[in-house]
Amino acid sequence: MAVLNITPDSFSDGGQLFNSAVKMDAVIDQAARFVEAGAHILDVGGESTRPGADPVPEHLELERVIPVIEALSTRFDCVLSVDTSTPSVMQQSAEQGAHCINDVRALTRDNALEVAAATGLPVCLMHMQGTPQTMQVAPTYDDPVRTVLDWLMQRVAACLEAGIEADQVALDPGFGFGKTLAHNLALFQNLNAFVKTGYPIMIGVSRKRMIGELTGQPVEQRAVGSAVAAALAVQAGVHVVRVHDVEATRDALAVWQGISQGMQ
Ligand code: 7PM
Repeated sequence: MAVLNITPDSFSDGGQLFNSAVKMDAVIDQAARFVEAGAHILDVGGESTRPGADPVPEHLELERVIPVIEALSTRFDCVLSVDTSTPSVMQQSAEQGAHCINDVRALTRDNALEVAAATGLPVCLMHMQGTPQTMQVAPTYDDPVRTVLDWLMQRVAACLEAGIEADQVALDPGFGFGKTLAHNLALFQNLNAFVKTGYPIMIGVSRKRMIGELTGQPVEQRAVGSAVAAALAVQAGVHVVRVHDVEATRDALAVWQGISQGMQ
């Protein structure tokens, strides 16, 4: 899954996309490069969930995301994910051809469960402790693996109750969302506990602080560290890796796949 951030302040590609206004051609070119490089899913988001970031008003998120979903769905036949917590964005994205919903707030906003269920789309539920404004202040857990897993399973129960089918749910431990390096490493070392739930597991560690802390590299130099982490996650049974550096990840996964399968 390739990250397509439609935000002016994104640390990844978004910054280049927004020198003046929404540059649709640049968004489409970036999406084409991701697909060419081997991405299977494009994750379109219009809200920065960066630690400390201000909330994006609903009208701005709609303005950023909906035209992009519409443009991509007519041009590419790859899977289109919408990265949003906002019910109106879920609903209009579904109408414009989105195939799945990726919600870092796990459908906890008012009406999100109902609206997501009504779209009939698959949903990815992510764990976050706190809010983007406060989550990295002093995250604490007795047992991060247990806490995150239990919370996600409660959100699964809420989804089932709202009429979302069990086979339409994926789970994400939410690396970096209200977690210290120690918490992130404990979650990574125990990815099999998430895999054992039987739900598809998605993770996002690409370019995150965790990779910076392990490599000493600034955000623009984290592709190698991120690709190694993606390969290790897939080896642990993770189904979807959300990444910024598609080529580096593709190569890391090709090497993992070759070595793990051997000569056929
Ligand atoms: C600024 C800082 C912009 C951080 C974006 C981010 C995840 C996600 C994000 C994840 C799922 C990033 C984050 N992270 N969705 N959305 N899982 N499911 O690093 O880990 O891309 S936003």
